[in-house]
Parts: sequence; structure tokens; C-alpha cells
Amino acid sequence: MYTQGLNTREAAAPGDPAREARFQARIDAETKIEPNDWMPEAYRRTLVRQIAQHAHSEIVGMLPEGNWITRAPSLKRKAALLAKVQDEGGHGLYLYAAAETLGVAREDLVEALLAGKQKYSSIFNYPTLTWADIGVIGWLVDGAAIMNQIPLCRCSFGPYARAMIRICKEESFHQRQGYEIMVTLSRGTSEQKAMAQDALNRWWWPVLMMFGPSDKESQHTDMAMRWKIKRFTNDELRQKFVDATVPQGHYLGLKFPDPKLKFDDATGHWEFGDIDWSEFKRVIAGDGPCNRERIKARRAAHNDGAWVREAALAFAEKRRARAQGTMQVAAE
Ligand code: BYC
Repeated sequence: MYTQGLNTREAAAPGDPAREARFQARIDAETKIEPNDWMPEAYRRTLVRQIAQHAHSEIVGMLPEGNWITRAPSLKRKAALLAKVQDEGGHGLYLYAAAETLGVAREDLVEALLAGKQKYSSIFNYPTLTWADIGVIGWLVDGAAIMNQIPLCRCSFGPYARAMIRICKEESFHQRQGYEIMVTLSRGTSEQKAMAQDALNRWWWPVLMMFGPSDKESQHTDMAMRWKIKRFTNDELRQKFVDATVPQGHYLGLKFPDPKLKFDDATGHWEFGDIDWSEFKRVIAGDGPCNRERIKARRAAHNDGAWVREAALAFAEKRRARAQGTMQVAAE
């Protein structure tokens, strides 16, 4: 069932031009495409690739933060972090369910992740070294996620768009809990302020990479925009994020690790320095600081959970057989 990520420029070669024109007209008219509607194979595959990658990111994204649940500095912080990490698990579930409406099986998608055939967000391959990293993940990683995902609520594919509405509401709470941790640290002792600054220094550039390669390098953006899966390009979203985030960092009294960061009065945007794309390529190719650790943890969780899946299937089978037996008795 699993379909390899494919270059949508090649895959968009027309099969049935009249049908494709009608499909594109529906997209242009902002009509949602639903699972039983006809769609070009390349549209379906692009969605499977993106939604699966998104679902995997939510699940792998539980690991760096899960690392701090037992070490949260207070009961209140622990309860909030626990709830946030559980939310991420729920997001993964909605997204796998949305992908399944496109005719793929969740088991196959999970297999593809564990075999390294499908990606998850580069950002989750960095370590969480201090409590301030939890603040920065909420503030910046969830902040970047919201910037990227609000437009996905208007995605042309109905099940993905609807899943994103609930996800975005929860992400907004996540972003606030992270920023509130940063406010507390930046009003705290000199050690706490230094910890907040150090976390920003380590996470800032990897967060900018979350939006994907620059527009001229992006393989999929053109078709995804035409199909209204994406509403903004990677560079547009990155710029919106920088513009929204820099004043928040300044309010905290923090310094961004970018000597080229400056406000351009003429454009009304914050200009920023060059992203190290060689680091991005290394991380998505599997050679980031924590790639091996993350996949090892997911494989172990998958294997350890095998008995739960078997028990759930056996229970469902028992209930089905019991219901069938009851129906038979009632019929006699
Ligand atoms: N990391 O042509 P492009 C979260 C890949 S969850 C890894 O621009 P596209 C959260 C891309 O897949 C965050 N790979 O692609 C969870 C493609 O490779 P393939 C996840 C990346 O799809 C828990 C190649 O590079 N969010 O926020 O048009 C706790 C060329 O890229 C990355 C989503 O998944 C990356 N950063 O645009 C807290 C949102 N960037 O597939 C927070 C939905 C690019 O050809 N996804 N690649 O092998 C999207 O919006 C788009 O897929 C992207 C990339 C903007 C990510």
C-alpha cells in the first residue's frame, strides 16, 4: 500500500485532461475534495506523503519533551507538560486517520517511518538539554507549527483541513505554556536567564529550518499551491514567523543568535541571516544529533506495544463473535 515520496512535478503528468480540468476547477472554486471524490493520483500521493510526515512528526515529537516529564520543576508544570505530550499523541492519531481516508493503512505508514522510508520533522532530532528547552519548544517549535498549520485548516482536502482545526486550537495552548515558561525564566535569577538565552541560541536556527527548503529548492511547493494544499510558500511562512517572533524575544530580553537580524523600515519585515542548509540536509538524511536515538526509541515502543495491539484485536474479535451469537439466538 505504501507509496514512496515522489516528485509531484513529474507525477502531475496529466492522465485524463478533462477530468483533471474539472478537478482543478473544483479546487479553484474552493470546494473541498472528499475521500470518495475522484482525484489525480499525484494529488492523493502528495497528501499521503505530507499527512504521514505530519503524523510521524507529532508522534516522534513526543520524545524530546517526554524526556522532561519526570523532571518538571513543579506539579503544575508537570501536569501541563503531560497534557501537552498527550495532545501530540492525539494529533498523530487524527492525522493517521485522515491519511487512511486516502486508502493507505496506518500500519504501513508506521512501518515506513520505522524503516526510514518516510520523514518526520527535522526539529525533533535535536536534544532537550535543560528545562528552558521545554519553554523554547512550546514558544518556538509550536509557534512555527501554528504558523505553518493555520493555513492548512483551509487545505483543499476535507479530512486534513478538519483535523487541523482542532490541532491548531491545541497548539495555541502549547505555544502559550511554552512562552509562559520563558517569561518566568527571563524574570528569574541570572542562571535562569542564562538558561533561557542558551536554549534560544541552540534552537533558533533549527526552528527556521522547520519551514522546509527555500522556495527555489522546494520540490513540492508549486503543485501543492496549485492544488491549495499549501496556501503559502516555505519562505513566506518563515518570514511571517520571524516577524511575529522577534518582538516576543525582545520582550523577554533575549538576544537572537543572528548578527544580521535587523528590521527593514522599507519592507516592514525583519531581515535575517543565511540558514545553514547543509545542516538541514544532513538532519533530514538521518545524520542529525538524535536521529538514531529517536528511531531506536520508536522501534522499541512499537515492539513493546505489540501485545496491546494483539489484545485489542482479540477483544474486538471476541465482541464481534459474541454479537453474532446473540443475533443468531434472537433469530431462532
Ligand atoms: N523536516 O518540497 P518541500 C509539530 C522535506 S509537527 C523534515 O518544500 P513540502 C509539533 C519534504 O518532506 C511539525 N523534512 O516539501 C509536533 C520533502 O521531502 P520528501 C510537522 C522536511 O511537503 C509535536 C523535501 O524536504 N509539521 O509541529 O512542500 C510537538 C522537500 O521539501 C522538512 C508538518 O508536517 C523538515 N522540516 O513542504 C510540537 C506540517 N521540510 O517528502 C510541534 C505539514 C521539508 O519529498 N507539512 N522536508 O521526501 C508541511 O507543511 C510541508 O510538508 C513542509 C514541507 C512545509 C514541512
